[in-house]
Amino acid sequence: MSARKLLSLVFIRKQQEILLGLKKRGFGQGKWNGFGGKVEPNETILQGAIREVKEECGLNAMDLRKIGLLEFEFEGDPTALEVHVFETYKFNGDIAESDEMRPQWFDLKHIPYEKMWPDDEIWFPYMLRDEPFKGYFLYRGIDLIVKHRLERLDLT
Ligand code: 6OG
Repeated sequence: MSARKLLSLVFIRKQQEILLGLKKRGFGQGKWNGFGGKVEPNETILQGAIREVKEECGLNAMDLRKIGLLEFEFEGDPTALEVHVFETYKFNGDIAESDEMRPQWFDLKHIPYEKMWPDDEIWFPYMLRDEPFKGYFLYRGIDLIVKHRLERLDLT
């Protein structure tokens, strides 16, 4: 039996910068990533995305735009992750470190790919070009991608 886990992943953007968080615990610990997590049964993906941003970095995210859909599988693990990726340039509030994440702005020219999930380096260019995308990644462990597909998508 295979199962799917529904997750959100949000990137807060400025013209030349992107807000990433250093994951302090749990899945992806020690990696920089966007903000997000498991969508709860009583909420939509979008509501979950907004909630996670607030919880993890203190900001109120508005006008989230769906930019990508990622599916991850890990060899030997029957649970696939379905990650809905959003971005926004509109937000308010003050950035605050949480138990889970340490937020920091990065210049788009200095994205710390070597300390991020290896898939990010493959699909970030789509997001940074504002091109919606859909990707599939099969991992061996948490550092090696053994198979992947990535395509441009026309999201409506
Ligand atoms: P919690 O388990 O903390 O949510 N996520 C990934 N993000 C990237 N860039 N690559 C991956 O490759 C990922 N797998 C999961 C989804 C985990 C957060 O991490 C994202 C969520 O935003 C395997 O609730």
